Amino acid sequence: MKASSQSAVAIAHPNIALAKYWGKRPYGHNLPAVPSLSVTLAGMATRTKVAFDDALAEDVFVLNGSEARGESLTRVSGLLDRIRKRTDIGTKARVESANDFPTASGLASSASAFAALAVAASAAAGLDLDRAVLSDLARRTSVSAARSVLGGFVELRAGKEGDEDLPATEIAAPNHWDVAIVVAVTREGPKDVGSSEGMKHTMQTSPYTDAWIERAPALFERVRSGVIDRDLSAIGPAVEQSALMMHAAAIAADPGILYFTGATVEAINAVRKMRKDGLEGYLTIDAGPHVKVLTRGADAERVAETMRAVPGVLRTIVARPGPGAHVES
Ligand code: 2P0
Repeated sequence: MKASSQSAVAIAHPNIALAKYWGKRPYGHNLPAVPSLSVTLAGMATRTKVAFDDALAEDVFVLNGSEARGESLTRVSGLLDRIRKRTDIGTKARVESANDFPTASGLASSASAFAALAVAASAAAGLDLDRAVLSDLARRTSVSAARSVLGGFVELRAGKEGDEDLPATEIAAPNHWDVAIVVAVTREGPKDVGSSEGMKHTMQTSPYTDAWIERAPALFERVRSGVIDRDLSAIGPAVEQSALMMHAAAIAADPGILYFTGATVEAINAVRKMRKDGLEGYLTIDAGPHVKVLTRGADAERVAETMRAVPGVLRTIVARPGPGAHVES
């Protein structure tokens, strides 16, 4: 295949896990130790262009207008290498990626970034890969990115010994259930301990690691049934426990990893008070201080208003289920 000027653009959206992934298997290639279930979000996107170019001596990665090197370039090149291996393309690529949502918004940009990269790079290489192969390609670079390849409600099973391929699958389309995720942003500012590093440290040093790995699958199954049945009251307690158990394992590491700020705790208490007052919503928290509330679509604005009144909450973002990654037409 001639690769002088092959390019493609892809769009992908962030996702929020309702049943959390935290920890990798000690074997295999980037296999998650627990199953996870997420909702892909509309309204926010990563747009990535990949151009294979004979004139390049090395891969180039431009993120939000600035050239990136080091670990992020290594991860991008690793995914490109896997695409190159499937073709006879030996040329390097220029990758330009931009997010239309702020990096400190509490929405993981690596999930949408690597999902968009997998889709754009394979299209630029002239490959017509199905969703499962694209999801597996993204998963090898970042586990949560496997889920952003798919739209709506998405599951990713835990890896097991001998697994080669492990793609995420869509369990329900975006319009299956009218829910919203209200993000209560509690800090604009520097990044926390990165997820890959934080989960590795948790797995290696937390006395709660075994309990987390043992209990996470049952929580995942409860979340999965609740999504299929569109039952907010059934899913909610499992969503909250999944997030808090993940954080409890991280907090118990040596030294402990605490992603919460004071505003995070205020927001947790506010969600619980809100429920007592009759407005139903359940919280989840990722590797950062922001609190995200799962609620009915019709209640989203009232929940956002409630969260904005919490001391330390700076602003809110309301997101709804959205599509998987796709080539820009
Ligand atoms: C999740 N997180 O399920 C969990 C909950 C953060 C907290 O997946 O090492 O960037 O690239 O596989 O996918 C973020 O971790 O980690 C994440 P790697 P990733 O959404």
